[in-house]
Amino acid sequence: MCTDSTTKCLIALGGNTGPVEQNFVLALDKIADSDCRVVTRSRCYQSVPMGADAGKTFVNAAAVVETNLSPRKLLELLQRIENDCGRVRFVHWGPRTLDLDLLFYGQKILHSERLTVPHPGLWYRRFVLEPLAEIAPNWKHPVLGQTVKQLYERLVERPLVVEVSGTEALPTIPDRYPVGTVQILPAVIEQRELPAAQNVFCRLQVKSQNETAASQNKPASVVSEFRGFEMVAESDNVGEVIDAILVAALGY
Ligand code: A4P
Ligand code: MG
Repeated sequence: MCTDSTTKCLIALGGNTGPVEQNFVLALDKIADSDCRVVTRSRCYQSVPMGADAGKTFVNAAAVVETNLSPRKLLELLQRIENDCGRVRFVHWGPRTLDLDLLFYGQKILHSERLTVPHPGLWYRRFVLEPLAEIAPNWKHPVLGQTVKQLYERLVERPLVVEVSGTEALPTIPDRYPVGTVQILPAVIEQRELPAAQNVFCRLQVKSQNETAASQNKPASVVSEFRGFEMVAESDNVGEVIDAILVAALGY
């Protein structure tokens, strides 16, 4: 049941072990039983796993939910449902029976140790934006100022330009991406003029381990702050971060 003043939220569903699609149905039923109304849900999409240890093909979906719950209470509900569906956390970005991420809570912007809203990874992930574009194309990202549809359309530009700062040696693009799909540029080029058509998809700032530990207190592969279309990587794992961005954005 859901009454009084409610907030419209978007939730991402994902999983790649066990009966994932059944888990989605179960999860949405449980959400509907807990001070929330499930307004609509997307169909299920298969997606290439992002992350070296992520396991086999994922199924992803999204739902619009109206709720009386606070963001914190909603996150707790989602985590309880993940656990009820047998979610075990072995490795970060590891295989999972059910992952429920809070993408948007109305137009609220929140950043705490336990909850960042809008979800910091949503803008570069095809497996999030594709189901979202089906059910909420006009939803505006309160930080980036673009709609879900506009964010989804950024993924089809070629080449996808990743601009790298903070390092002399530019990372190399993994061989499996066909020529012309991706371009890695040093950030200094920004000061000269890039041809108009050359939109930068992502700015990647490379930091030393000490710098990231001091500034974020988190592993660099976790994007912990919003600064537009930006990511931070440690010099040690910059290749891994670029690969995760590309897999997630290109979908292969
Ligand atoms: N947390 C902070 N903000 C949020 C939020 N907006 N929604 C915190 C949900 N959780 C949020 O999450 C780690 C912590 O994030 C939580 O304790 C919560 O307080 P977790 O679910 O325990 O661990 P995780 O999911 O492994 O980590 P993370 O960083 O949330 O990963 P993502 O972003 O969920 O990505 N490949 C495909 N194709 N499809 C996928 O769905 N998913 C992931 C996980 C990796 N690869 C994938 C997919
Ligand atoms: Mg998660």
